[in-house]
Amino acid sequence: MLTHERLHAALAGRAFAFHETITSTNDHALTWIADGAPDGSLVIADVQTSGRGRLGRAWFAPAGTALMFSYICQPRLAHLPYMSMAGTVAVCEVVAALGAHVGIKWPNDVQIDGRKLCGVLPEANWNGGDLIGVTLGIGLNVRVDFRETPLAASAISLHDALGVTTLDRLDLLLHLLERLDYWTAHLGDDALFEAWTRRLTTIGQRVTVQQTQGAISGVAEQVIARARCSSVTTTACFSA
Ligand code: BT5
Repeated sequence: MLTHERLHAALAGRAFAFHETITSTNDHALTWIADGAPDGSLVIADVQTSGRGRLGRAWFAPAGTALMFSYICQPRLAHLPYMSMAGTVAVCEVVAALGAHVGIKWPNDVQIDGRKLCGVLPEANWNGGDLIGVTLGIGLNVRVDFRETPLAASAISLHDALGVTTLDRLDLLLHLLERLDYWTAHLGDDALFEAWTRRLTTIGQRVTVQQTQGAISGVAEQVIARARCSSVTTTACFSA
């Protein structure tokens, strides 16, 4: 169980806020960035009432079933496109170490057997044209029961994937933080881009773009910045 006391004891001085219920950890993190949250701060929640994905999509996770948090950091503007990569690669490393065969579906899904295990949502806070910080929202399904939901065929939890019932969200968080601290300190490195592309399941897949069929052959990096949030994304390279 996640509690303030357990987090406080385990996080060894890292700034954090724990909410049993919150609208969205990214909402709190964006406000905290404006108030000077230090690099590596965390906002963690057991339940979100308006958890979100990209483009305003809803993120589903009942109380006690998922690891949901926002990791705050202050990357250089040029490193914004790598935030999502740092998140997906960190999650893959932790999940692979548990014995699962895990991959990344471009741009921000971590999947097992083609089903979504985790979604990553980077959002930036700006002061005029200056980037003041980024929140990397991460939602990882630990024991979500999707059976009676519309996500039954498309989503998966770690417990089902691994055939276990005892994963501790705090242990998972601590392992993830170790990898997030590492990769966010190496955002511009080729090693991150390579670790990410190595795990991409999308490369080689056949797709149709404006009625032309082809295969995804690679990815290019691009940042699209908006006023208060930023869509930090990559562009698929397409060869017909
Ligand atoms: C994402 O968006 O995958 C990013 C999700 C980020 C969630 C975290 S939780 C902590 C932090 N605070 C927030 O408010 N958000 C972040 P996207 O690629 O747009 O995928 C959203 C879609 O995934 C939905 O439209 C559903 O189809 C599906 N979905 C919703 N909940 C899911 C779940 N628990 N597992 C798998 N798929 C889910």
